Amino acid sequence: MPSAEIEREVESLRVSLENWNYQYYVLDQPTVPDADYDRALRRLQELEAQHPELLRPDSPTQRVGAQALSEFTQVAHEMPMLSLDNAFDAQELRDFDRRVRERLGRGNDEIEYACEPKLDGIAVSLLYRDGILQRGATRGDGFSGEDITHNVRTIPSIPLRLNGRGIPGVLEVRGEIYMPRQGFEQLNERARAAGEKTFVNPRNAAAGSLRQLDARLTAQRPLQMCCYSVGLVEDGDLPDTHAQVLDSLLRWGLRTNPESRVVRGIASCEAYYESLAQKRDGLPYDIDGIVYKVNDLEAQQRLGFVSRAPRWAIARKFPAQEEMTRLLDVEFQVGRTGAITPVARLEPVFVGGVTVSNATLHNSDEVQRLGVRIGDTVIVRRAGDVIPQVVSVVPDRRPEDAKAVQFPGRCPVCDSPVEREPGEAVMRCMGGLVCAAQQKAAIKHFVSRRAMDIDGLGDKLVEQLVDEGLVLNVAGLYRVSREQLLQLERMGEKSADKLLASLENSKNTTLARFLFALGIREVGEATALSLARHFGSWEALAAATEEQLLQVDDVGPVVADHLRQFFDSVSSQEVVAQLRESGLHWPDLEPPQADQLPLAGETWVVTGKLEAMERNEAKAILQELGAKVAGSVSARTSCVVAGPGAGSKLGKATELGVEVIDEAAFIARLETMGVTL
Ligand code: I6G
Repeated sequence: MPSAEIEREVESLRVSLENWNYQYYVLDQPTVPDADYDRALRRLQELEAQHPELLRPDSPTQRVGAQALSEFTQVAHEMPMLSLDNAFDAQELRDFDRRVRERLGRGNDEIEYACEPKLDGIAVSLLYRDGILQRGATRGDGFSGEDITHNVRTIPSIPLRLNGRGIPGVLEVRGEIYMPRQGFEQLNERARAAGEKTFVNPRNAAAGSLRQLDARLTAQRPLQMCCYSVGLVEDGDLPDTHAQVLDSLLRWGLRTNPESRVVRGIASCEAYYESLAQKRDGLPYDIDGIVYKVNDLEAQQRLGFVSRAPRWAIARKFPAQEEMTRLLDVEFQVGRTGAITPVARLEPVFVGGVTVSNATLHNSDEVQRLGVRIGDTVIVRRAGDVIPQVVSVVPDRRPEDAKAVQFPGRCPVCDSPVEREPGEAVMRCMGGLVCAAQQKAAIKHFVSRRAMDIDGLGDKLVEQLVDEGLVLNVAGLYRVSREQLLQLERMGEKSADKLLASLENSKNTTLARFLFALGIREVGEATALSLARHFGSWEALAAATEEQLLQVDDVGPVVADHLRQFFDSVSSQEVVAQLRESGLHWPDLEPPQADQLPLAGETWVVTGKLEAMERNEAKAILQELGAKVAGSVSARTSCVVAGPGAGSKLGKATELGVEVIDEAAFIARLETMGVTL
């Protein structure tokens, strides 16, 4: 028999773990370091192993079962899971509102609606008895679905037991299980690198993850649950409005959508739609529309149902994120580092709110996996900020004359051999700076605003300079004469003089900019800045051993290897020497003491669109001032810089009481620290 003290410790560990889980996965507000969580979990596992009589199925240690199922069983829903009617335009939404007002006898009154994004996931039902999770089931045909209890138990945002007051004895909660975009991209990236099958979209990835007979596999997938309503309720009462029900669910431990709002009248419903349409690309998950529900539950009862859909709710759809179109051709683009990317030329199609005529096919493995041929009808996906992609082929529509995609054996630009490095999915042109495509891409990068910032040297002019043989590499830029410039088509005296002045101006630079401008593989702006700050001078950096390079923030073995290859290459050394002979210079820096920088110890987040600078530029400046720049907001964030279109990060910061400033305030703050733009 365990002592009362042990029993108390076990219960206290469970309460703490559940609470931390709730803070982290439901409220997105981590409150303890991972190490504390892990320590508590291990202690609980230890105590449960020593005292098996204390083990309970709702213990936080019992999320993942060891045994795989042999098949899924069907379960009948106590109350059918209905579907929603759709509105495809503003008029259809207005018609819905008119029907609601007429049926409720409310004439021109404004109805109160609960609005929330419609997540593109898998609808599920969770059944809690006395607050303990009993069963998870898919929607299926609405009357019966598959029992996926063992899988839903592995999803950290689904509590195994509910907490709080007023929980009905029987509570069936409904919602959507989905995979956030970032997790989906990472999952696919890993699959692509391993030559495995990728998922077409986050929804399929979520469905595939839930259909695993072995819950240990589901547990490895980044799934989330967002609850949107209740079904069966017994032995307890619910509040009077839909929004209050959502509040109760959140209090009891279930995740609801923080974007939900209550609005009055149809004009406000439309404004909500517009504001979410603006935010859509920046949300961390896919949504396919907005759901509007009459907020008053008694009014919902009076409205009732028609066939299988409620009369009190409707989904207003967004433009689809996937569309069908035809693959007209595949072209091969050669990038700055020689990487050859197959690019699909498509019959233009409106998808995800824009017209798309090109999409990436990533690499030859992906082309093979898709089995795509020129002439095929394909599905194109454009969601969020990710570049459009061909995600699948419609085999039934393949024309007889569809052509296989031929990968070039030699570079399509310079005819050098193409190679695939072991362990890499990409093919590369081995021409280096002999390849005009690589020359052009390297020069365009060198002159770009965040690199050497050479005004008056746009992409077209770079192409002309290379095509005319006037410039072969970045060092050649500083040797072009006025006469040579004037020989170029459409080049006037004024433009030539302006360009020469910009080139002259650019010679006075910083080590970080210069390093970034050289376009060394994997050395982005932030890494260049860390390297410059760490070594202080070109000589110290170029002489650094791999071990010394690895001491720099941001630098791992791959980056260190690319850096050493660059410094050891005779042609790179020559280009740098020529640039310095032409007069490029920068002040050497005393490697600063990190803790003396004005933002040392602070963590900043930059979100939304900035006008005066790119987001990367803002990040680089913040790092230069000693701040850490994070991708997500937490209670530890010092400040959030939010531009227009800032999405969930802004909401989260507001929720957590983190300081939020706009771009103007950010620039003013930088000025106080001696940074002028
Ligand atoms: O499929 C759905 C997605 C989102 C829904 C839904 C929802 O609310 C945000 N609400 C209901 C009532 C139904 N389906 C039937």
